[in-house]
Amino acid sequence: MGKRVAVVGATGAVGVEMLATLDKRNFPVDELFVFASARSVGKKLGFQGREYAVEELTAACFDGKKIDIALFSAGASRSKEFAPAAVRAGALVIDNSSAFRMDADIPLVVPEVNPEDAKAHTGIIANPNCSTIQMVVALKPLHDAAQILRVEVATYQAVSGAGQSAMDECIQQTRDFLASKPLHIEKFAHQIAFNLIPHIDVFQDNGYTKEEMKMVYETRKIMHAPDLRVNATTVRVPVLRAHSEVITVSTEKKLSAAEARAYLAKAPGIIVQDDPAKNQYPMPFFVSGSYPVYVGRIREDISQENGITFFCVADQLLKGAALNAVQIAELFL
Ligand code: NAP
Ligand code: 3JM
Repeated sequence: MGKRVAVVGATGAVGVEMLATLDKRNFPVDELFVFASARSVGKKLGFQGREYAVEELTAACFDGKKIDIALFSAGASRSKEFAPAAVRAGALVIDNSSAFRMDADIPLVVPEVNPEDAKAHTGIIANPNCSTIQMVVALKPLHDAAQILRVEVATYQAVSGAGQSAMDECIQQTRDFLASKPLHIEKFAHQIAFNLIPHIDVFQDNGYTKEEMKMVYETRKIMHAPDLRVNATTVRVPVLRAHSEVITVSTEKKLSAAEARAYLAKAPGIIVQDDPAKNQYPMPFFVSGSYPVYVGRIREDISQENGITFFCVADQLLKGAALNAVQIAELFL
C-alpha cells in the first residue's frame, strides 16, 4: 500500500533531495504535500511528472490530509513548533533537525546501524546530524569486530550543510574574490572562499561547538555505547557538497589494516575506495550525488597499540539527510 507523504521544508537544499530520493527509490507515494514558509507560497515543485503547489507550514496545515509520513527539514525551531501538530494529525514524523534527537523517548536512527530502534517510536523519529550519520555507518563494523573504546574525528564540512543560501554565498564570494570585489559575508562568521573555518554551530561552555557535541552524544545514543569516548573538531571548508572526515578509532582488540578494510568492505552502505598505488581514495567532489559512505586511506595508527585511521566521505544532503530519512520511512513499508 502506498503512503500519503508530506515534505516540510521542501524548497530547501535537503527538501529538494527528499523529493528526488523518494522518486529515485520508487517510494510508494499515493499523495504528496509540500510545505515551506509563506515566502514560497505560489512556487510549484515537480515530482514524478506532476506539479505540486507549495503550501505554507502552519499548525493546521496537516489537518484532514490523512498524511502517513511527514519528512521535516525546515530547521530545529520549525520542527519543535510544528512536528507535534503533524503527529496529532496522524503522521509519523521523520525529523532532520536537532530538535528531538537527544530526547530519551525519541529514536535516533541510522538504518545500517540501529534499525530496530525505530520500532519504539511514539510519533517522531529523529534523523541524526549529517556528520554523525556517515561516521557511525563506518564505526559500526569496526565496533562489532573489535569494540571501539575511543574515537578521534576531524571534519571537513561542505557549505551546503548550512543550506542552499550558504552554497550560493560561497560561490558568490569566490567570484567576487577573483574579480577583486568586496565580499558579502552573512552565513558564516568569516569569509569561506579560499578559507576554512573551525567553527560550526554555536560554542558551548566546554570550548567545543554544538556541532562537535552533537557528534559525541548522537554517536553514543545510536551505537548504544554510553561510555564511548569521542573527541570531535568540526571545520567548514569551501567544498560545495559532501562532508569528509578523518577518523581514528582505538579498539579493545587489535585489527590490522587489512582486517579493518575487509570488515568495512562487507558492511552495508559502505564502499571502500583504497588503493594508494593508483591514487584511489574518496574525495567530496566525486562522491557528490551518490548514496554510499566512502572509506579510504585505511591504515594502522602508528602512534598507539590498537588503532585504525581512515578517511570517510559522504554526500551529506543524501546519506547525511534525505536518503537516511527516506531509508527510515522504508522501514515502515
Ligand atoms: P535551507 O536550504 O536553508 O532550507 C530551509 C527550508 O526550510 C526551506 O524549505 C525553507 O522554506 C524552510 N523554512 C525556513 N523557515 C521556515 C518557516 N518559518 N516556515 C516554514 N518553512 C521554513 O536548509 P537545508 O539545508 O535544507 O536544511 C534544513 C534543515 O534540515 C536544517 O535546518 C537542519 O535542521 C536540517 N539538516 C540539514 C542538513 C544539511 O546537510 N543541510 C543535514 C541534516 C539536517 P523557504 O524556501 O520558503 O524559505
Ligand atoms: C544542520 O534551525 C536550526 O537551528 C537548524 C540548524 C542546523 C542543524 C540543526 O541543529 O538542526 C543546520 C544544519 C543541523 C543538524 O543537522 O543538526
